[in-house]
Amino acid sequence: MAVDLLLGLQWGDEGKGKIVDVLTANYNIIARFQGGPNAGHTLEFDGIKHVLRTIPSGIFHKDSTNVIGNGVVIDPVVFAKELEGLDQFDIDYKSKLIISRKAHVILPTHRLLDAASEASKGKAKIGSTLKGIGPTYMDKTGRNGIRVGDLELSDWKEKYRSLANKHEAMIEFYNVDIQYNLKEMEEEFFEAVEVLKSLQFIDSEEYLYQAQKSGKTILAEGAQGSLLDIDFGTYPFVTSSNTTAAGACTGLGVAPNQIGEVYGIFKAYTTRVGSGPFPTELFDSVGDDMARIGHEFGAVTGRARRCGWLDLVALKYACQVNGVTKLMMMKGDVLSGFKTLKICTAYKYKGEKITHLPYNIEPENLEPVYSEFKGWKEDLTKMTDKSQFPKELNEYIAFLEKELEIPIHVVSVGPDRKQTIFM
Ligand code: 2SA
Ligand code: MG
Repeated sequence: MAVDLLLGLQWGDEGKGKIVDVLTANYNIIARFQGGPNAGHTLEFDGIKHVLRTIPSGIFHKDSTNVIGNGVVIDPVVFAKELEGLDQFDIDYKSKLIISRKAHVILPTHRLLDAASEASKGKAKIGSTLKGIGPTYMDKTGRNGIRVGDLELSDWKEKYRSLANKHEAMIEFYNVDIQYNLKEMEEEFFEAVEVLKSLQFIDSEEYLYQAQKSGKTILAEGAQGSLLDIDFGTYPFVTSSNTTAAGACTGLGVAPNQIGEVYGIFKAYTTRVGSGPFPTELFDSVGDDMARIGHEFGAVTGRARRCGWLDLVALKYACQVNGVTKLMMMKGDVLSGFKTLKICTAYKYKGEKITHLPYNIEPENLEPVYSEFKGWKEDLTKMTDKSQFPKELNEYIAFLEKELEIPIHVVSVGPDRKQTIFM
């Protein structure tokens, strides 16, 4: 059986958590392959809202196994709290949740380094979620990191100490004013490590290979979005992992020729949280309306998300890099009542019209070129079938399918599991 992928095509917050939860019924295994507690995957059902950080979004389904892959970075403290939040749901996570020994561990000092690095950048800061993601991946590629599998070894605390000492010296070097009590942070950390150690650690690439061979179905769940990819995103305003399809191969140990469907999720408009270029960003009441109606606040940090029109140039690029086979359009319901809708179909870049992402997307050199569409008034949130869709929404969808040359497979009309329309 092939491994299917589900990825965000914009700057994150496309609604991946909701869709994975909906799709889980069709899969035996859900596997996260990159990122860490910077993610906030929101799921809603039975009137309750859940935000998952490191745990895959299949956890609420009785029969699914959830794998945290080698490409993920895990903060035991956040992870232990996440587990606590699941306690009320009677989830047997000791059998349903398994963790790659090769995943890297976020240390308290990684979080501090993240804060120090951001503080040192002043206005040029990345807008990191301050979860220690960047510094942990730096230690991974620098070959200094501590892996989940190390926690099973007797000498891991010595390795911890020497790395933490080095981090403290680095924090001092930054010479910025951040307040912290490392001793308290470490107490919390060592306690949480014990919680983490109560779960099953596995060699996840071997596990997934055998699962695949025995005919089990696997869905790989991406975090953040393609435009935050460390290689293909709007560098340096990106996260520190490969959020695109290739990241699923390296983050799980799945061979490229084993990938099946690539589901690409996008919002009917665009949002971005944190710093960095955003060509179609709106600074007027239209943008404010999107933010208000769409409840556009970070699931992790609570930060207000920046809002703007759909950027088809960027979306095409993301489809290309990921090899998207099926699209899923989220939050079309938020656009109900907007008189005119705009889609950016090209950029005017240094006086020339271009239809690709330039190396530098500096706002001063770039102006979006828009196509306009008539909006719809109908409330989509109660709709249960595409036959109920207003004509204008069908036109919006048809335009995107024609331009992207990929079918839109799902249209989501609200946050609940049930508000999902298969086309
Ligand atoms: P980091 O923390 O080092 O990965 O931050 C680097 C950039 O990546 C962005 N980023 C995100 N953007 C959107 N959603 C994310 N997850 C949370 C959510 C975010 C939140 O799902 O709502 O609650 O604010 C996410 N994670 C990282 C980040 O804003 C930086 O621009
Ligand atoms: Mg999110």
